[in-house]
Amino acid sequence: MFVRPRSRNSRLLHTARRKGEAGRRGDRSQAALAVVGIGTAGARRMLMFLQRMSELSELGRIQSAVFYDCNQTTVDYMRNFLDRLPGRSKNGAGVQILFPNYIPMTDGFMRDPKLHEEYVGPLERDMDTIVSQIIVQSERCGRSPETIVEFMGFAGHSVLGARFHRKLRAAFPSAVILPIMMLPKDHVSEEWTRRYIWERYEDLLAGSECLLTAQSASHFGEDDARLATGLAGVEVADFDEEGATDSPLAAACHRLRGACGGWLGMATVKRNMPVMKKFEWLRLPPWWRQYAAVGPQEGLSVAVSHAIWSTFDPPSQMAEGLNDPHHVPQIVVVSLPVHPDALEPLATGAAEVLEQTNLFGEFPNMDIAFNAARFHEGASGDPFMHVTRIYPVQGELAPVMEILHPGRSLEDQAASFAHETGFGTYYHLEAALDDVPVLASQDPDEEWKQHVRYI
Ligand SMILES: Nc1nc2c(ncn2[C@@H]2O[C@H](COP(=O)(O)OP(=O)(O)OP(=O)(O)O)[C@@H](O)[C@H]2O)c(=O)[nH]1
Ligand SMILES: [Mg+2]
Repeated sequence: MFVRPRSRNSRLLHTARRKGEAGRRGDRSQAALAVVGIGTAGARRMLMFLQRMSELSELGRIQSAVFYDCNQTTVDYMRNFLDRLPGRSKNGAGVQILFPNYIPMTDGFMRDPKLHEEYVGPLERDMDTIVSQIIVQSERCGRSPETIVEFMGFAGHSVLGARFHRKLRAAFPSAVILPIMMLPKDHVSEEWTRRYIWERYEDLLAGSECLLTAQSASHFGEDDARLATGLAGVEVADFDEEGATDSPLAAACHRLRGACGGWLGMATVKRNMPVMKKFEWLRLPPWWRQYAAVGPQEGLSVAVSHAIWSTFDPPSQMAEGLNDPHHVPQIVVVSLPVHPDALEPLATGAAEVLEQTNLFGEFPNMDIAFNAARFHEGASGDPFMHVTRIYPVQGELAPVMEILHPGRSLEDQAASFAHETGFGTYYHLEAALDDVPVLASQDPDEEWKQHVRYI
C-alpha cells in the first residue's frame, strides 16, 4: 500500500495497492535478495536483518546469506543461533547460509585491515567458492539476485570485504549492490580508516551507492535494530506500482540513485501505537500472523503523520547530510502492527492529514508506503510503529569529516555543499591534500624557467 501525489504538480493524492498483489504472494518462487555480513559487526547486523525478515514471514525472499567473518567464535555462534531459529520461511527455496571455510586466524584480524594480506591467496579462493555457491543457489531459485545487501565494516575485515564486493559485482553485473557502512566510533578503527581503509574504499567501492550511517550516542545494538527494521520495512514495501521489480529495495535504490553523490542516508522514528484495546499475542507460531487492534482511526492517522514529520528531526537521522530535502526523491515506509485490511483506510486517513499539513507541498517527490508488520520489541510486548525515510545524501557528511579531518574548522565545513562525495570521487582525500601547506613555485613551468639560462 503506498501513497504518492498523483501528479507531482497538482498534488492530488493517490493511494494504490501494487498490481497483482494477490498473485504475487502466491508464486513467490522469486526470491530476489542476497545478503552478506562482513566481519563480526557485519555478521551481527545481518543476523538482525534476517530476524526482522523472519518476523515479517519474508525470509523466503532471501536466496543466500553469507556470514563472512574469519573468526571461529562468530561462525560457531551463528551456526548455533540459526539452528535454534524457528519458522524460517513460509515459501521459497529456503535460505542458503554460507560461512568462510578458510579461517587463517581463529580470533579474526584484530582490527588490523592489513593482517589478511599474508593469507590473501587462499582467502581469495575461498571467496570465489562462496560466490560460486551464491550463483548455484540463484540458479536453484530461478533468477539471479536483484539486490545484494552488504553489511560492511571499518576493522580487520574491511578491505577483505571490499574485495568480496568486487567479486560479487563481477558475478552479478546487473544486480543492485547496496553496501551499508556504519562509521566507526572507536579510536583504533578511526585511525585505520584515516590512514588506510578510506583510500582502499575509494578504489574498491568506486561507483557504488552506499548507505552510510553514523553511530549514535546510544548503544550500537540499537542502531543495528533501527537499520534492520528500516531495511526490512523497505524490502516488503510496494513502491513500484507496475511490479517491475521483485525487490522493492532495488526499486528504491534506482529511484534515489540519480539524486545522490554516491551515498544514501536513513532516518528512523519509532513511536508507541495509540492502542485502545489491549489483547494477547499468540505465544506459538504463527504468532506473527496476529495483528494489533487499534483505537479510533483519526488518532492513529494523526500519530502517523507526526511520526513522518519527525523523520526530519536531527535525532532521527542515522547520518546527517542533506542540503536540499525539498526536491530530491525520498522514500518513506511506515510499518504498523495492524491487520492488512486496516491499512488502506489508515493510509488514506494519514494522507489527508499529511495533505493538510502540506507535506506533499514541501516534499513533492516523496513516496510513502504502508505495511503491516509486527516486530518483536522485547519483553513488554507493546506495539510500536516504525517510520523509515531513505534519502540521497548530497555534500559532505559531518561524521565522515570528523573521522578523516579531525582538526578541521567549522568554517571550512560550511563551505562545502553539494559535492560528489561518494566512493570513487576521492573527494575526501583531495580535501586532505588541501590541508597540506602548498610550497612556493610548485608550478612546473615556473620551475623549468628558473633552471634555464637564455644565451
Ligand atoms: N554496529 C555494531 N558494531 C559492532 C558490533 N560488534 C562490534 N562492533 C564494533 O565493530 C568494531 C570491531 O569490528 P569487528 O566487527 O569485530 O571487526 P572485524 O571486521 O570482525 O575485524 P576483526 O575482528 O579485526 O577480525 C568495533 O568498533 C566495535 O565497536 C555490532 O554488533 N554492531
Ligand atoms: Mg571481529
